This record gives sequence, C-alpha cells and structure tokens, in this order.
Amino acid sequence: MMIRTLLPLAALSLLAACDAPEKAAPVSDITVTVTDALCRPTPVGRQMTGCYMTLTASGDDRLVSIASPVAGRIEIHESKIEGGMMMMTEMANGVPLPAGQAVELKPGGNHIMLLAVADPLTVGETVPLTLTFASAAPVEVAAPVAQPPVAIGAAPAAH
Ligand SMILES: [Cu+2]
Repeated sequence: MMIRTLLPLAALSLLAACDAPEKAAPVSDITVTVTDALCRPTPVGRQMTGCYMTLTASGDDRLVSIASPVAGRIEIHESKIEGGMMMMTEMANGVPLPAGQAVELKPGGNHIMLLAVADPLTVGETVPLTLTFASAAPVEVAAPVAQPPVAIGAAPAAH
C-alpha cells in the first residue's frame, strides 16, 4: 500500500523538475538569418533525405536541433571520407555559427538529415522546419523540396 501511493508522487515531482528549465525563455539579442533552404526529395523507397541552407548569426551561436512534422527524427550530420567511402556521422554538439559568418549546410558537407519520413517528399512540396539555437530565438523555415544545385560529392568551389 505504501509503495503504491509513493511511486506516483515521485513520478510527478520528477516531471515537474524536468519541466521547469524549458519554461525560461532564452534572453539573447542574437538573431539568425536563414537563406537558400531546400530539402532533397526522398529517394524512392527511402524514408530519409537531406536538407540544406545557409545560416548567418549576428553573434556567436550554435544550431542545436531541428524539428519538423514530416520527420520522425532529425539529425545534424557531417560528411567524412573514410576508407574512400562517404560516411555520415551525427554532430552531437550541433553546428557552430561564428558571428557574422555565413555557414553553409550543403550536399557533401554538413547537412540536416530527416529520418523516419512517413510520406515521400516530392518536388514542389514545402517542408516546415523549426531551427533551435543555443542563444537565438527559434527560427521557422519553409524549405521547398527540390534537387540541390550541386551534386553530392562534387568538389567544393574555391572558397
Ligand atoms: Cu546525413
């Protein structure tokens, strides 16, 4: 009897503790500008695809996570050549955004990976993305579904 009454109380206080920090709005005057956002159509039979964009933060910040109703899960990936193979690994700490610097997420480089995409994404659709930053307020982006202008694995331009 004792245990049955104590457990729900403990669970409730845990929930309350987890809830509290999220309610504090971040205090920051940093803003992030997003341009050239697009998501590649999902390949036939696959439930994953990449999204690309250019981010410019007014002060030092970090892209920490992305959410979208079209994807069950979203990761930030970096691309690496390992043993002659293009490998993608999750950037657990997000993408650093140095003040005033345009940071490109692009094919063959750092990118946003939509996973568990239930309905195929086709050219002409729009993907709503919510970007969350370490300091700046969240940014809502409507990314058109389109083929990116450069092919995966293409040599980066000299810059
Ligand atoms: Cu990826």
